[in-house]
Amino acid sequence: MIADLFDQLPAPLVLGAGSVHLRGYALAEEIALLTGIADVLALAPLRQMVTPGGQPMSVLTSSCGALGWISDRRGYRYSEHDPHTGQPWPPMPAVLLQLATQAAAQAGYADFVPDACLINQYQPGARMGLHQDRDEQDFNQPIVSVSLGLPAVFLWGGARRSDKPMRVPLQHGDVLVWGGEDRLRYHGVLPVKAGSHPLLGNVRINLTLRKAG
Ligand code: MD6
Ligand code: FE
Repeated sequence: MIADLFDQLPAPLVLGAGSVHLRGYALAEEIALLTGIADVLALAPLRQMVTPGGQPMSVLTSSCGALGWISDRRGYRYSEHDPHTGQPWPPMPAVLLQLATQAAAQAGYADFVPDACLINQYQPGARMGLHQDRDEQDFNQPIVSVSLGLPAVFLWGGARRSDKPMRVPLQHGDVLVWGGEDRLRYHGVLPVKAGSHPLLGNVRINLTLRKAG
């Protein structure tokens, strides 16, 4: 039974006053999640975005939900349309929405209803430099992040870019929920090591769900 799977999950790890690491939280829905993401990517393909400074990002990116996060020479922002297709972003798979709402509630954020899910695919060597997530309207809303595929080392920094980050190992199925006083902490991902995941092969996928608008 699914309920038994939840019973066997390791205890949540507290990362900060507003943040928890729910190890294995997404495992019970891994197939439904991956199917849902595959459907999204068939309509809104992964693509390489450039930073406002003109640097190509090492991750490949797409989105689903009412709003999608984009980056180009004009800046970072949310958009109702996929610039690649000119179409609205594909809807957020119901299983993903439900997982995010449940994980947020478990972390103390009741009634989280995300309107944006950013999909980042990391091939071996891809990384994410230290950054803050600050393109959303309301920093009182938490962020839920789901890791799938190859493991990665997450850098969990502080309020200043220069604060030395903690290293948090993230595995397939792990979920991070963060908000409150941690909402604007710097964070990033070390270069992903090559490997082979039974379901995803040689990639890591990270889903970040936000209430952006
Ligand atoms: C990643 N995650 O795990 C990158 N941002 O690949 C993020 O940048 C992130 O996990 C905000 C909140 C949670 C996250
Ligand atoms: Fe981020």
